[in-house]
Amino acid sequence: MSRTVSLIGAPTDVGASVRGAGMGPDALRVAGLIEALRSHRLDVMDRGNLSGPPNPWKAPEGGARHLDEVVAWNRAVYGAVDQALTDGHVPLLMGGDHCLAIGSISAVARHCRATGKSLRVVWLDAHTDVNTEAISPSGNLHGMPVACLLGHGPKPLVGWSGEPAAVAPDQIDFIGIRSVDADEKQAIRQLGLSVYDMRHIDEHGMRHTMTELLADVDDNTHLHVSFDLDCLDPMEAPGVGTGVRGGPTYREMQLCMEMIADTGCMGSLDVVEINPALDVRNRTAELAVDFIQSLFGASTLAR
Ligand code: HAR
Ligand code: MN
Ligand code: MN
Ligand code: MN
Repeated sequence: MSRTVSLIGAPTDVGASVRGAGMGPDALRVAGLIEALRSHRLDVMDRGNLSGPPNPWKAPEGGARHLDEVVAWNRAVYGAVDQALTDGHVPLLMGGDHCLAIGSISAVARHCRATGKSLRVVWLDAHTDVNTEAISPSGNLHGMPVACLLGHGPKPLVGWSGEPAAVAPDQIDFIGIRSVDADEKQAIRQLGLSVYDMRHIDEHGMRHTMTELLADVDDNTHLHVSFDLDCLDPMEAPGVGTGVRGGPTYREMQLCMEMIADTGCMGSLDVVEINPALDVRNRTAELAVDFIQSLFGASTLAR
């Protein structure tokens, strides 16, 4: 696995209805992300911030808000992630809201197909993000990226990996889930998605949960981690637009990250939904930097 990390900033909140996630990339830089990664002997290339359309702040049309703008931002993300993978780097997408995972994971899926890797996505989130324009209660596209990746969202956001679906349901696992909309639940059942919700973590613990989730990861696996900061309990991470109480603690999330790192298979990462406008002294971005370090193999006693 490459040890050069390409940082890609995508400063937008077009997929959300709470403003502020567009400030996420700089919040991560201010929190010391680059220095932290370098302190663990990683090469870091900060590719700067992508550009795209401003947030037009309009009502949903046809069940989806800001579809054209979300397409434009994801196109830019797709291109940058594709380039990073071509360069042999680990792309680290700094969002921005979670709609950006469409471009990011589509590029990763195409790359995996081209290189014969088997892709597994770990979706760390309070939400499953598997709404479509037909069932979303909000029309916000950051609640739909998983549906799009599975081939079910608004047409202009589907099929980007070169196949009808970027990932199959058995390639994605969810951790930390505790907020699922009524019709979304049905979609999850129909698709057969594996959701390790908070009750599962309560009953089995993070260690057992991650052991189970990572059981069939092997040398040929490319693990993509899509980390929505609202996965954490809002007591730990207040700087998010759609916080839901009852999430994993700092220690539980650290263990989750460390167990992912132990596989040695993480090949790409999204860090999304940090909202500095709602944060307390950049705490959530600083927390994200802690977890990102763990994902890249930092631990208390190793080195
Ligand atoms: N399920 C809700 C909706 O679709 C909220 C989900 C979006 N919030 C996020 N994504 N931060 O995980 O509107
Ligand atoms: Mn999300
Ligand atoms: Mn979320
Ligand atoms: Mn179990």
